[in-house]
Amino acid sequence: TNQVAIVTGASRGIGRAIATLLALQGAKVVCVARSEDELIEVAQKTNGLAIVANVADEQDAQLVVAETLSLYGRLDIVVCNAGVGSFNLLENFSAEEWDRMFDVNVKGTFLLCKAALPHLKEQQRGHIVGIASDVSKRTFVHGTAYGASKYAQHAVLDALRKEVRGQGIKVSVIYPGLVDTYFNESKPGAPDKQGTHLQPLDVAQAVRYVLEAPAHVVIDELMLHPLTQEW
Ligand code: NJP
Repeated sequence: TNQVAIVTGASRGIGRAIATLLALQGAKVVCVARSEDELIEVAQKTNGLAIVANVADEQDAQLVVAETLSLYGRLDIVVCNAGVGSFNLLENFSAEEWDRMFDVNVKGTFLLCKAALPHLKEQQRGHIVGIASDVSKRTFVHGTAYGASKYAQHAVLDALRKEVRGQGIKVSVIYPGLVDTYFNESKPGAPDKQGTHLQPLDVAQAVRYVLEAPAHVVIDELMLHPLTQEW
């Protein structure tokens, strides 16, 4: 199709897989992240646009939407995927690390939705897809800060779905378990993650599935895990 999508965190991991799959489906993809070189590479491969931006910055979020509209003249899909995670006991978390997680995972989602909504409302159409986490709905040791940020991101999107009811706008949220990416300073393809983690493409296919729902259907939530994961 000729749909236009913004994908945050498109420089690597899940976001890169989503950008690649949407481009294969014929969408024009606006790739957003901070790492310029990786982002340009993804944008070239997907024949899309790279915008170097920090999702936690309101001006950057506004600029991403404005540039998308000025280049393509439309915006159909907004994927709030950019996220960071680090894990420790509560007493070992710094306040800075707490803020960093909330800035990217929660405020980043809020700011991009805020920037996109006036346009989506005007056209009475559009699909916001959030990449949250299975830990948006359960707690775990070493996960106070990350888990709290993912619960909060879930709450933002869940409430937003209610706010836009009746206005033609869909909000879908994906809740993955473990995924083999660069997350938390890991490296994809490490031997200890073989068979125990989802692949980024698995999450991208979940995104495609919610996007392909018929016009009268919104898939509110989709949770997926590796078969071996205990949670
Ligand atoms: O992680 P990674 P994932 N502004 O590290 C970008 C969730 N999740 O793909 O800015 C803009 O490979 C960063 O780009 P850069 C997770 O919470 C994961 O696994 O260049 N972009 C990179 O492209 C997150 O919401 C697992 O550094 C920013 C991307 O985000 C989403 O999946 C499990 C940014 C991160 O790529 C994608 O994470 C789960 C900023 N300020 C949920 N900060 C899992 N991997 O196990 C970061 O349940 N980015």
